[in-house]
Amino acid sequence: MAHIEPHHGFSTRCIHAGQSPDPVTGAVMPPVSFSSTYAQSSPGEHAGFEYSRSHNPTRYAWERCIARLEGSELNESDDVTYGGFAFASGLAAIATLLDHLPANAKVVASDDLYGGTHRLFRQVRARSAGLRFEFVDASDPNQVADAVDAETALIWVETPTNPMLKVVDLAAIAAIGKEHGVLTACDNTFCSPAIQQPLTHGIDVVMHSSTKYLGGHSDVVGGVLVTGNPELATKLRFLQNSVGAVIGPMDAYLNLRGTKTLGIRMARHAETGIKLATMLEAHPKVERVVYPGLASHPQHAIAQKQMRSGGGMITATLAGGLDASRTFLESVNLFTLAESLGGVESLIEHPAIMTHASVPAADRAALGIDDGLVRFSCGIEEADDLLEDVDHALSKVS
Ligand code: P1T
Repeated sequence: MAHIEPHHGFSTRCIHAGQSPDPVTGAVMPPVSFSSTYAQSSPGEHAGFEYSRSHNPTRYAWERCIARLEGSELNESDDVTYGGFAFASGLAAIATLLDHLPANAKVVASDDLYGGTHRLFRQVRARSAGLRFEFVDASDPNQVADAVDAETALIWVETPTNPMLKVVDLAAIAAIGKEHGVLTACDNTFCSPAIQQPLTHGIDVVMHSSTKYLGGHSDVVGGVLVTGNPELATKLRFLQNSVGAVIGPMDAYLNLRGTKTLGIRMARHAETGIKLATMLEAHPKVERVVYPGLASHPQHAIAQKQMRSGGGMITATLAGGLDASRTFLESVNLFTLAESLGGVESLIEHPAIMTHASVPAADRAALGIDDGLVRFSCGIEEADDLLEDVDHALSKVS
């Protein structure tokens, strides 16, 4: 295994963490290990691999890599592959974490969340596990502290949130969790560890939809959990194996490969992000722009404290409601109108009709997810080409 030194920078870790040339052939990339089962020399005697749901070398390489990138300090001897756990999707990762909670527990969660997370919480686990969810504006830590009670087992935040890009003070949330003995978890999908490492702020578990920036090429669906806590890691390993929502070896490989370029991709996403957000903010057909890197962002100071850049996601409200947003979304050329985010190609979408349709209309209205709202995922094409594309599409809006 390449020896990662404490002074090694982020991109060095992206390329080497958790990986080493194959000991048999010297192959530089870990082989994709498709075998579902492993031969034993005598019952119970094997090389540490029994069955692929429980143990898979390609998945392990990916789990070690993402655990290191998120700053988990656990090592191999803890038998938990560095505190990283990879799942078949982001939602599978969240569902498995929810399986850690006792039935009927309370979860205090950000009010603005990916629509599918909302649906899993409210329409599935509230029924099947009796979990109770209280949604608060977690960008105000006092609201989180006030909602935590003796029944609370988890504080769940996204930051920046999807799609309103509210920024949550991670150190403040971690402190509330520690004060009350409540587990804290952060969905770090919108930042990736290139921009923000929640464990370093005291958060207990980091979650990703690795479908997004980690995979980075819109060609794989996956999810991860990472923790630096050895007891929790042991429980998550047990749950990952018991529930079985594991990532397949080919998808683990694609995540591992995509993540090699995470450092340089995120730098480019963010460079374009601030340019496009600045342009949109000055545009007469745009009512409001939300981007953590803009001084106008309500939590800009917290973003500067815990994020290395503003990232690649921008949310903007066009003047003129649905007619305006529809015309605009039909007129872009380089931006592809599609769900998802975080790929090398620029994507754009309409949260109210697309990614957040499963959030009740009243909640959407309260959060500002209205008909004029569009969400940009800046890719790594030339920034000038993207700005020209957006400017041209805005010129079509009457
Ligand atoms: O799609 P999946 O890999 O299961 O991940 C779910 C998920 C979890 N958390 C966040 C913050 C997400 O954005 C997502 C998926 N989001 C989209 C598909 C989207 O377009 O917003």
